Amino acid sequence: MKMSFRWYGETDPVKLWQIRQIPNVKHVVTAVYDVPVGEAWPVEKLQKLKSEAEENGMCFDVVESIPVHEDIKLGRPTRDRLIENYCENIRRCASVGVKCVCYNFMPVFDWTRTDLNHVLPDGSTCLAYYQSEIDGIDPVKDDLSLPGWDASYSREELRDLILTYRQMTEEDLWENLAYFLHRVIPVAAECDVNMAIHPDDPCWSLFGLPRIITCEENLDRFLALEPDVHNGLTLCTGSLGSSAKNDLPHMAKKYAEMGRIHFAHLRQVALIDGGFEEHGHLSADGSLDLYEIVKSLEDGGFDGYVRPDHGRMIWGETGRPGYGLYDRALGAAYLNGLFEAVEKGKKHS
Ligand code: DNO
Repeated sequence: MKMSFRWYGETDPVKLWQIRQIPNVKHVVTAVYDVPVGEAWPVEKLQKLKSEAEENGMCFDVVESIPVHEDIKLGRPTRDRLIENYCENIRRCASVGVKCVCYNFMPVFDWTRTDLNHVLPDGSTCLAYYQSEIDGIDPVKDDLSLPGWDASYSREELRDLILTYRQMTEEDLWENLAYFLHRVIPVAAECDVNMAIHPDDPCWSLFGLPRIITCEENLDRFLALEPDVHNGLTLCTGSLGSSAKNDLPHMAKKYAEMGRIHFAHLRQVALIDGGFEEHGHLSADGSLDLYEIVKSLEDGGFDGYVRPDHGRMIWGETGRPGYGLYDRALGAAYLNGLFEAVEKGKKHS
């Protein structure tokens, strides 16, 4: 496995020199954040990310994310130009050495939480999701801002977008995803860039909008849309693990054996009645058995990128929700230990 760490660029309070000091982190996961969704990224901006990573002793070979424009997900006539730009971005990323691109196909809302500062008994804070709060929100009427909500839309635009999606079925979204993949995967294959779709987080429909990257059955269907190995997954344990129906060790082994997991976001999620909280990474701290998941990845022959995922805020740190330095660094250290133990255990058995 290749240990990586997400970095939000120059505006990130976490600095590359700090990331470099986390044991075994050699890969920076980042993106161009200041170009509107759907436009091509200037190569100079990518080259700058590459040199910044290299100046700090790491490499830049994973992009998270190249966002997919809503018109593509909606199947609007403008999609062909936007898909061409998407392909151009893949080519440009490949030209600076990128090997893996993470993206998602969630209508409007990326990851969604209802509480960014849930206080845990030890005084740390974490992200949490309580379904009853979501049920009380009407995104068409209420003026709200949560992480994962694209703040670049005006309230009117957001309203129109949501109303349009509400006319769409899951089958329509599948069709638009297939159309997108059919054009993008051949380009990714030509550039040898692994595309890694991120599961929907949480993995069920929100506000009546369709969501499809949610469970084993749908991941099977997704992978069959384009059988080329470059059409792969980000195994995000927190997103898929938000539903107790998903058997993560089984899915990790199955998709690793198929060579279709290119990126793994490994973190804990503690399922509670009517939602979930994001406790520390350890198996003992939540509902997922991280040891079993790592073992399944290893048994399946996984050798892709790994990153710790959302961390709590600990030791008084403030910063980007879920993306502080300290707890994610603890997560990386823990994951390093699990991988080392599993790998050595296999050799000795
Ligand atoms: C949340 C992240 C997601 C992910 C996107 C990929 O913390 O894992 O926002 O980056 O869904 O496009």
